[in-house]
Amino acid sequence: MTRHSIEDTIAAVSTSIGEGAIGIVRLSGPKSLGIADKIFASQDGKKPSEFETYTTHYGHIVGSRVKGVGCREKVNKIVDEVILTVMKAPRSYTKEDVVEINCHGGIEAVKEVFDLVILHGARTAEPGEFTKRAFLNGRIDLSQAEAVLDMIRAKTESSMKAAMNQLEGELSEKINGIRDMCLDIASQVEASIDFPEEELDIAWQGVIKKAENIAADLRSLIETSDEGIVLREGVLAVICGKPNSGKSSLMNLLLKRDRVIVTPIPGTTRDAVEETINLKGIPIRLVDTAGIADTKDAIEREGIRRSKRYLGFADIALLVLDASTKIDDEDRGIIDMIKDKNKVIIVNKTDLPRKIDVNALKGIFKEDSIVEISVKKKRHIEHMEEAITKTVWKGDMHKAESLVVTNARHKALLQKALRNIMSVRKSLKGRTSAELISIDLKEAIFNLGLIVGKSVSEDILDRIFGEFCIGK
Ligand SMILES: Nc1nc2c(ncn2[C@@H]2O[C@H](COP(=O)(O)OP(=O)(O)O)[C@@H](O)[C@H]2O)c(=O)[nH]1
Ligand SMILES: [Mg+2]
Repeated sequence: MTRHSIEDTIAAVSTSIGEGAIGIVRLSGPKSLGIADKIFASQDGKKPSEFETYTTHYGHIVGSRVKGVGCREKVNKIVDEVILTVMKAPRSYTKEDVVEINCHGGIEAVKEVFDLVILHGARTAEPGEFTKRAFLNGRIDLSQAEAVLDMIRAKTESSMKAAMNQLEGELSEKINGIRDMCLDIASQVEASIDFPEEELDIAWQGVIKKAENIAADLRSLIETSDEGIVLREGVLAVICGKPNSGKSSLMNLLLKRDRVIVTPIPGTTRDAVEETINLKGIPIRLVDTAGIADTKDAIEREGIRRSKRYLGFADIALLVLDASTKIDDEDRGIIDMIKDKNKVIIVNKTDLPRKIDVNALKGIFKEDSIVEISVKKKRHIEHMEEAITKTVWKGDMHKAESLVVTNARHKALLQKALRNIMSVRKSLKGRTSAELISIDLKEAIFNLGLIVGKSVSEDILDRIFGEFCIGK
């Protein structure tokens, strides 16, 4: 990636491109107001650089164009009728001068206004560059910047709540607190280098206690991450089973719309179909697959190959069995395929005369993972949903209000810091040299710092902000 200067003035279309009521062109940097002065004609003749910060103004964007072929004379042309907002440094999203131009939606008006600001000296913003500047200029730390992306992507209220807490700095505060405790014991260890033997004993007892407190704090944060990462990334739930057991019907029921084709003909679903649903606050990426069976049809066979591949990635498998038929070799083959997976066994079509032996299933699966439903009669659907959420959470869910670690990057760093602290504790107990203890402590401090963006490398920043959309 080419490295651009933070001194540049950047511009982007911040709304999604396409038909919409309004489109926003956003500018940030030292030339924002100057560029706005050149292209904005307000009704009262005042220039954007003269506007009070956080005020909104009606006017027109005016661009000049050459008048006719072979003619050098320029005429002013109204590009769009807009509302322009000025937010002056340092109280803005990026801590720089920011101008937002609300244009008429649709592709043309927005594109022309954008082209015009580029023509007057702004450059196209990289993905996430506005938020990156907010970080580089010290308005938010790195974990808060990451939360901005999580907010944009949040699929459920609980994911949103977790991202919001992080954006408001709850995680940062906790991490900085733990980091300060590490700094505190580091200075105690440094100071003790010159202590005589007998004083050292007493001093280090206190330090060991502190290291243990830090380790406990780190552990309880790490514990929240199983759930937190699910909130941020969602879980992949793959519906599997033999043809005609009701997989696509179940998918449609959970989606609350007729997304996939349902017919009595086995082999109707040829391809895997993925959609995200919100199941009691959990973002679930639900996949309907082609029924796994022995077939000679080439398209169906490809579908089955994809089903198996999806099953390989699945966080949980939703196995659909047909209550009106006996368990056969096809079922047994799929049961074997998912034996190491988290799973819910869904016995469907219980409205029909039963042939299936549920007691035999209880010999294979945990009883509370088996649910008996009828998609057709909407029977026991709530019970099935509960079984799915229980399998995801493996117990009760934390309150969404409390702090959860949602990001795998943060989790990995917390685990590293915990290992560093455990090594500090061990060295203190074994009375290893203070120099060695200091090295581990410094590493713990470094790893915790990376979460909030202290001494973080450009590569990591590029990776994090590269995931953002343009204009945020
Ligand atoms: N009686 C009954 N029929 C069902 C039920 N669920 C699905 N079906 C029917 O079973 C057939 C196959 O359903 P489909 O969802 O396409 O199965 P898939 O091949 O596993 O995707 C269709 O005719 C559905 O209407 C149910 O709970 N009871
Ligand atoms: Mg189907």
